[in-house]
Amino acid sequence: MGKTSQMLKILHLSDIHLGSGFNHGRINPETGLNSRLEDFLSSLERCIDRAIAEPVDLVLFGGDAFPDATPAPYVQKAFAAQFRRLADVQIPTILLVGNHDQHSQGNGGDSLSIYRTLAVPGFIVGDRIVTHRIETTNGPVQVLTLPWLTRSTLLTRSKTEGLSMAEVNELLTQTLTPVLEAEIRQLDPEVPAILLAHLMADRANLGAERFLAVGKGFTLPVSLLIRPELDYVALGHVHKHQNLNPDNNPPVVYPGSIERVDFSEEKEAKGYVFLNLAKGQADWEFCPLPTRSFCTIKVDVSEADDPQAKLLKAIAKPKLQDAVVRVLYKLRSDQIDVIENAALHTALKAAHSYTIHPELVSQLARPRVPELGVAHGLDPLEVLQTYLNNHDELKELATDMADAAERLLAGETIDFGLKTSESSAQGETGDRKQLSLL
Ligand SMILES: [Mn+2]
Repeated sequence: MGKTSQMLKILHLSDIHLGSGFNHGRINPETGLNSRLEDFLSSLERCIDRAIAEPVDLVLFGGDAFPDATPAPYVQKAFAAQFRRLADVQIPTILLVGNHDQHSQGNGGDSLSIYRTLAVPGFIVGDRIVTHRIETTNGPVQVLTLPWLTRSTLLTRSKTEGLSMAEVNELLTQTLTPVLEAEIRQLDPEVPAILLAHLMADRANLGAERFLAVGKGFTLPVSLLIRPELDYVALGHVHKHQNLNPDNNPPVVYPGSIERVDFSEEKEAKGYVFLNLAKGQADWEFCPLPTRSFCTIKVDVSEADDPQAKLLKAIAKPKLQDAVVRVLYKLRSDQIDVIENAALHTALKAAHSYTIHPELVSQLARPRVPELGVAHGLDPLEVLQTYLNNHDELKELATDMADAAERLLAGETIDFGLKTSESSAQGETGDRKQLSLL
């Protein structure tokens, strides 16, 4: 428990991504702005409103302000107008640099550095691994900032040349460990300490970020973050809210994004974290924001006698009022003419925006091979043989395919001549890579 030091009130938000998801919005004729920009802004505004109403002693932003490092001026201005409200009432604020904020892998600056350049009072830009000691109205707090790391942040090119992604990841973890250790050791044990980091932790349950940062990501072990010297670990990057350390010693929390960036976040609650902090004590709470709902309608009408009716029925089911809607439906090519698109548009009128995605069921995938009725047992080799017999274009390959299938089913490993670099040197897992399919 904390000594006599006062409780600090802290607001932790992350992954604002202001300017994202415009394809899910429409132009507001009154403002000329995309409605999704307005949605994201209203979420951000609610966060700032809360910070000011309390007022909090500190605001932590976990990174990813915009979709990229060069947002349009009007988007940047809208972001600045909100954060400026914190500066106006002298609430200390740390803006951490996330992967989407960095320009060309960190070598070209970042979208947030302007706040340091302009010396906005009380604002700190977290673009380095360093500990900041902040004197708030209710006492001091230490915040160790760990921005998004790229291979060039900690490693020289010569060190990583020729290494696989996994090996670079390992090397990065090894290099980071003593750097973090050095920072943690010099923390004042009497003062509440926070780690503010933009990273992918290995326990994280991924949301949209998986798609937004394809292949660029490093993963750090969560054990690196669970340290008794820290009272709270404030994360950014993963869009799904979660606490990676349910023991709460310390809490390791992603607040998640403040609005839905895309449909992968359809089912996730969006919000921010409100925290009461003292040395050795962190009481935190996830505060949901009233965001616009997303709704996927998925229906297969390919077997329906009246595909149009079935489709309309599916659309009528959920509450579509003001939601971002997508309709995914399957139909046969010979049903295309019976679908009346005008009626679909009418049925979807209440939605804020919607898209309709018809998908033709593949005739190939429909086993209309008479020999393969349900009465037959499904011996895989027999099925394959029947399939091959019905496909003249595979005649030349048929014998080889049947042969390979038989060997695979017998548990043999087949070398198809695909190159799997030095797999023999990697023992058990390496051998497996020789494509044992089943
Ligand atoms: Mn990120």
